[in-house]
Amino acid sequence: MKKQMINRDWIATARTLSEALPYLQRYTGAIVVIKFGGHAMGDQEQMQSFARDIVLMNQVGLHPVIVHGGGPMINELLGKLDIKSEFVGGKRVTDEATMEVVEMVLSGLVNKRIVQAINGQGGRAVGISGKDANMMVCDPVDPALGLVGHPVEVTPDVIHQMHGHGIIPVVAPLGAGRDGETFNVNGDTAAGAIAAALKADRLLLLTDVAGVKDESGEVVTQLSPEQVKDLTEKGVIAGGMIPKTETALDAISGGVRAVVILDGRAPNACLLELFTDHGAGSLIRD
Ligand code: X2W
Repeated sequence: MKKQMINRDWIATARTLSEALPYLQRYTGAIVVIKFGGHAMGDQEQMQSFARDIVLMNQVGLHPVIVHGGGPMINELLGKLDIKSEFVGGKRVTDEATMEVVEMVLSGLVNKRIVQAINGQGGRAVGISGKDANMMVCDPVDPALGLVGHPVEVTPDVIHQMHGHGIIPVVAPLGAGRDGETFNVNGDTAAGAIAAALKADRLLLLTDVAGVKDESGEVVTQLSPEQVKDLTEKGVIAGGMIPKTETALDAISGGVRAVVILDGRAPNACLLELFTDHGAGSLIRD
């Protein structure tokens, strides 16, 4: 006769699953946009773990949309090609030669890596950019930045159609110009604009810091847009966090229900945020 000892870990696993029920119920059919930044991608193992979380979300009835970055990977290829690159106000000055590299890396390399990782975990991902189906139409931000675009019109019906067929959309942050140009769009900006157009339930900004910190250096688990503005005026929110919190505020005023800034390198960060009592990172909502 085979005897089974009940292991404490199994009990904890079962409890976690049980704890997830109200969250699973709450999020059925919810649209969750996930910004997967180049700095959050890490190694192959982290990519696989991220992909697994996305497939799980899709499996339990959420509609995930991945909008990715890839800044460090663009830097690497520009370096190999000996093309100099500089950032002004967090945006890459983009001439035509740089734009070609940006498109190659984002649409060709990074997008397909994520698609393959999701498909490798049993999902069905399809990679597009904001140019496909003319989804994200942009105007230039500033002549000094060259081909950097700001989304002015986002038509996300292609995303709804993909979701309707059980497909997980993976979007590279490139935009179409009105005169046939290709625009380089900051990944956070693109994710915020797409989330707003979809009136998403959640926008998760995965990055390489734990969240928004207060005066004492502690991560704040929940804050309102007013508190974000206050911490920014006091200089507590500064540097690389500013584009993230600005994206969050724009997304909320554009109709996204809540935005979470969290460390994408932490194991199962998305699941922890969506399906447990603990949450992860900093949640910003009205
Ligand atoms: C970004 C697009 C990629 C991106 C760039 O060229 O690096 C602009 O700066 P991360 O990994 O999210 O930083 N575009 C205009 O945003 O990547």
